[in-house]
Amino acid sequence: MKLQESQISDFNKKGSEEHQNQFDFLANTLDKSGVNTKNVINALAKFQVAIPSWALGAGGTRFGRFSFYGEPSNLTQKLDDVGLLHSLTQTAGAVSLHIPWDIPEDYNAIKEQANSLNLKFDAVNSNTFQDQKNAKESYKYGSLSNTSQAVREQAIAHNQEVIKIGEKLGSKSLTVWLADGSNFPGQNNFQTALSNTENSLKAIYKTLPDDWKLFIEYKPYEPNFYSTVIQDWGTSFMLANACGDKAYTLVDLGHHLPNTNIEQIVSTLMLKGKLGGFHFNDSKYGDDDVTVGSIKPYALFLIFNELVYGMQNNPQNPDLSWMIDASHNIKDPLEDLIQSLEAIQEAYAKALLVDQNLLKEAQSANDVVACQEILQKAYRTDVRPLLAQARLQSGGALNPLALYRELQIRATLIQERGKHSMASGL
Ligand code: PSV
Ligand code: MN
Ligand code: MN
Repeated sequence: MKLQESQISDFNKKGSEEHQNQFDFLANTLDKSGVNTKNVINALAKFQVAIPSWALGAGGTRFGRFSFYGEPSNLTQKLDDVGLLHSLTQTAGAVSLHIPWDIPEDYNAIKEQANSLNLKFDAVNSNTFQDQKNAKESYKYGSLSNTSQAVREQAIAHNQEVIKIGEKLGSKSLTVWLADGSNFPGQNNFQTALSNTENSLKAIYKTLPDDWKLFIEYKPYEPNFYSTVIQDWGTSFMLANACGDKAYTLVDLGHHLPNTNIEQIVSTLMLKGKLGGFHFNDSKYGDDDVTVGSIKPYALFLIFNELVYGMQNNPQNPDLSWMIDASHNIKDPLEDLIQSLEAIQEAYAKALLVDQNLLKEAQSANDVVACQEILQKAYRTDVRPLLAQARLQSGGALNPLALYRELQIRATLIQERGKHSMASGL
């Protein structure tokens, strides 16, 4: 299913007057308070978030899976779904593939399709947390950290293969997330596991093309429940430094123990020029992977405040790779992703409204109350008309979720793909 431009413009015409009133009022107020509204809208329009191929189906939990059907069952259909999201929101201009789940059969056809949908290939993800059919070695006891050289070599070779696949598509980065760790005290020698991981990552890094980046994710626990080899940002940072200039830490919002100050981690990494990528989701307890902004929107805003500060003040840090890394249990995945994209843009817009000069002054004067007021003034602004204006300007829908429902997109996908069509590769 592909949306026609007229479907979007007809829908927008209906809401145009109401939107214009709301937008004019907000833009006037903001301009008067010293905000350059035009710049904010341009920044929002430029901000693109990659959709991971694995988020397009209902993932469920280890206890069960309740499908919405009409889910994509191959790479072509996955790209079509991201294309739909991008047409509606104009914010999802990239896709992140997971190998081997998404190996293209016909590279040219996939590239042409992505081109026609205005999609770029963001980071490619390797998978050494599952054993593949007919694999010689098993990752049951780890991959890049394994005590067996043969297993490590297989995992290294897989990552090198993923780079080659990414190169053929025009990707420029590899994301490595390892499930490696131990379930019981004494099971692993921590130092051996870490040294093996460092050496394996260096071997992968050696084959990284010059214009590529290596992103190293961390996560405190799960699937291993006693220790994880790359458990925190410090370990990832250390490994990235050991690999070299093209290696970076990737922050996934769900990969922290409760109440961790993620905004401070972001700030430290950007100061050191080592924040490479970002995975958005939200959580209450652990790596819950629920809709972005659904639980802790203020925390997301504070994180964005540091990201914006870093983007404006840390030229030593490269442009970031943004991706949604969420999973959908009881919501239509496409509706959930639309909500996540909106929450990301909302937090970004609010962070762009923070008066950084005033904040600096208040910080220098140790005016704690003023500091809080400055942040909360931006946070309390209803920025949704700015988001809608940015979408309108780029040819997206004033209200993507409402249009998705009005056009009955899920029902059409079910009709097209079959009544019981479920996502593959999850
Ligand atoms: C692990 O929890 C993770 O967040 C990593 O980013 C993986 O690449 C992704 O999930 C999908 O397996
Ligand atoms: Mn992730
Ligand atoms: Mn995760």
